[in-house]
Amino acid sequence: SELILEETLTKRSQQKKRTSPLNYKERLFVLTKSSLAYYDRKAEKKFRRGLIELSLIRCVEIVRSNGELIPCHNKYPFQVVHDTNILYIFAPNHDSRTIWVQRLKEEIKDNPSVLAKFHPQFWQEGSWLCCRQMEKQAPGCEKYNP
Ligand code: 4IP
Repeated sequence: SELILEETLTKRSQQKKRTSPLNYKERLFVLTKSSLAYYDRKAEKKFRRGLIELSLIRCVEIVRSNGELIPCHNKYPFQVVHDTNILYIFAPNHDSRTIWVQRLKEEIKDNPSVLAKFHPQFWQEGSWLCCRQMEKQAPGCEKYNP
């Protein structure tokens, strides 16, 4: 599929299981016309760690800071909401984040499952920093502009 963007960014673990660790990994992100994939570059051969089909993405937006320190080298967070998971990605600078968010939004805007509302801040330690709801699947608290 046609390549749109490629850059080394940091991601937070999606914590798909309740026992999953919370950690941050540097990955090579590759956006094409059909998917967003991330690769481990430290492996001898570029090794794919994850792939999200663009058709399953429901929201892409920056994550608003609550003033707390971001615990990884890259400081400009954005979110990719897909299915029931949220992938937090951290860009090295403002411009990089703007480009990723714009290009992803452009690709997903006509998806049938696009959200009406989303969470503008992080899910952290069992609650939403934006609205204090304590369920990860709690409905969004701010209007999403596709
Ligand atoms: C892993 O932690 C990595 O952070 C994975 O990221 C992540 O998968 C796992 O989350 C998490 O348990 P360890 O390396 O310490 O095992 P990556 O795949 O980039 O290596 P995600 O889903 O974030 O890709 P869970 O939720 O899959 O357990």
